[in-house]
Amino acid sequence: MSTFGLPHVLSGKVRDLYDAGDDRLLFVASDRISAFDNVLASTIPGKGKVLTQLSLFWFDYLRDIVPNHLITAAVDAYPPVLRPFHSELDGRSMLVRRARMVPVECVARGYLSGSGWKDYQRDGSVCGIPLPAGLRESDRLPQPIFTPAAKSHSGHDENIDFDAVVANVGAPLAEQLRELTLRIYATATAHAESKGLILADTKFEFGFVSGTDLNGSYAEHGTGGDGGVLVLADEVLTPDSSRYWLASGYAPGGAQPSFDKQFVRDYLLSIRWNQQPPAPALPDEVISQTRAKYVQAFEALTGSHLEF
Ligand code: Q0Z
Repeated sequence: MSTFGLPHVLSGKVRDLYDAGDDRLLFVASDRISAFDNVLASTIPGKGKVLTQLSLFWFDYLRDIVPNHLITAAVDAYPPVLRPFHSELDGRSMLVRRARMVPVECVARGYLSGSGWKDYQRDGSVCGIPLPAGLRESDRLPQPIFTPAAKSHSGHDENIDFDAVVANVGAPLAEQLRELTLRIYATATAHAESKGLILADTKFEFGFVSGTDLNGSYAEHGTGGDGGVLVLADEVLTPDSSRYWLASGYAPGGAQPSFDKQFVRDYLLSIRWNQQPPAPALPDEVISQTRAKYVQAFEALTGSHLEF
């Protein structure tokens, strides 16, 4: 795997992070796809570009609500040592500010799905928030809730209650994270709904960056203080970090089809893969159907065409 001549910082299942110097990171979204917790043997051509362009759309859409870690996604403005990798980086990468990451996964949920549904069935609550009795899987919640999680070594984040966030980061920051997460979710969900998509839930990561940029635009948003300015980091509101459903097919009372990965899941179930490595490759038809779903999500949300 190319590291673009930079020190590797870390890799997730489908994206990679490199040290670009001067407190900057190069964030690269690959075409890898995961399902049932495994990275599959096939890639989805263009997936990394779609996700990156969606993140960029949302960073801009949310710019008046929260500052973010983006420096630029224009490869021509990257450090000169990266110019030889223009074609590999173009469209699928972001140069971002290195942040001191807040050790809390900030999840907002407007619907009862995934681990939220699991916890509700067991406890009648999610992350310590009591919910009305009688809710069904995928039901809309009376109001969106902040359901933080802690990164766990097992790879699966563990839902925690608000008091645990307070214990980890202090009450003022915990309250700021909850407020910001719910405000961003409300803004994004209204936009998605206007485009025929339900944003069932989403996960944000925040971090602190030092100082302000040259035009000082971060100063007015942040907490001030020595800790720096709180920014939205990572990728945002992509199908990999969020659960999008087609509003037209919404039918609570069971699991909803995944907007992006349903063809993949259906295929993997059809071949009775045991969900243990090695993960299988996908047929060309499943790859092209899935690619089309990512493009559809991008075009629906942004109203613009995607050039590959
Ligand atoms: C992002 C992640 C990835 C694996 C840390 N601006 C930032 N400053 C410091 N750290 C991060 C960021 Cl975005 C950071 N992650 C998530 C990204 C591969 C994991 F590309 N972890």
